[in-house]
Amino acid sequence: MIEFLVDLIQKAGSICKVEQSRLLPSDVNFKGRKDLVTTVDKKIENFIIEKIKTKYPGHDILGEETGRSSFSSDYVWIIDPIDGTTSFLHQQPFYSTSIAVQHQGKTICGAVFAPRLDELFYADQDSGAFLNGGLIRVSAAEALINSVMATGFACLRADAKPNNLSYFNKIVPLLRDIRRFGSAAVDLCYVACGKLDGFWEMNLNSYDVAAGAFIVEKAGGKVCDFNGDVYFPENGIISANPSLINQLLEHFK
Ligand code: 2AM
Ligand code: CA
Repeated sequence: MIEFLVDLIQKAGSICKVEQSRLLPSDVNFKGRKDLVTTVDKKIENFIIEKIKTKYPGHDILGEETGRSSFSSDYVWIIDPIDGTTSFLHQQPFYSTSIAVQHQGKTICGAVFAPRLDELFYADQDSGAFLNGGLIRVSAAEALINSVMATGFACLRADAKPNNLSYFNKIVPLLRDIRRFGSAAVDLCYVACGKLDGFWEMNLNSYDVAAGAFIVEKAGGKVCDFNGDVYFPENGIISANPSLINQLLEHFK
């Protein structure tokens, strides 16, 4: 299954890269005032769904653009065709395709591919996590002051209240620095490979984080909600290496 997934996500990413370079204003639609979708999001999701249906006809599918196909299988494929659509539209490189497979509610494999970065992350239940074929681990940073983290503002795009600004103001001065890449899936994978020491965000959906959260855990990292519990992303999501997770969590209580 992981071989099929890795091959599929690379094909999807290659199409994204070509389509980004020839994107037109007429390709953009608004789901909300700030919430964008392009014709490419839909094209990629349909491409992925068709391939899955051919290979695994009985499996359920949950896609950001098309919703849940059915509730008839123990297996569900969770797809975000373009995570970071704003970056994609603005010709920036920080977007990805994210696909996870769950069996009876538990993730068994996941992949995130950022084609402009040429970074392919994946993991399955029997092995560790990989970036472009090499084994990855979370960072060894032990103090917030030595760490670089990422966050995002999906909450502001959705006009949600409360939003992330109070956490942002509190946490940023405690860190070496902060990044805002715009793809939660990439952020989580960057925690997995140690390029980031931590990440938090609120208002995300399962398709934004399913693959990335699994990849972080397989790389030795921790993922929890804002209460230190397992109800992410509904109750917010926090991820970091095992030394930093409690230090970060402290600021959400
Ligand atoms: P998307 O590009 O697939 O929409 C960046 O902060 C993260 O937030 C991305 O994973 C992005 O996913 C997600 N996001 C952006 N706007 C959002 C909104 N209005 N509601 C929920 N999630 C959003
Ligand atoms: Ca997304």
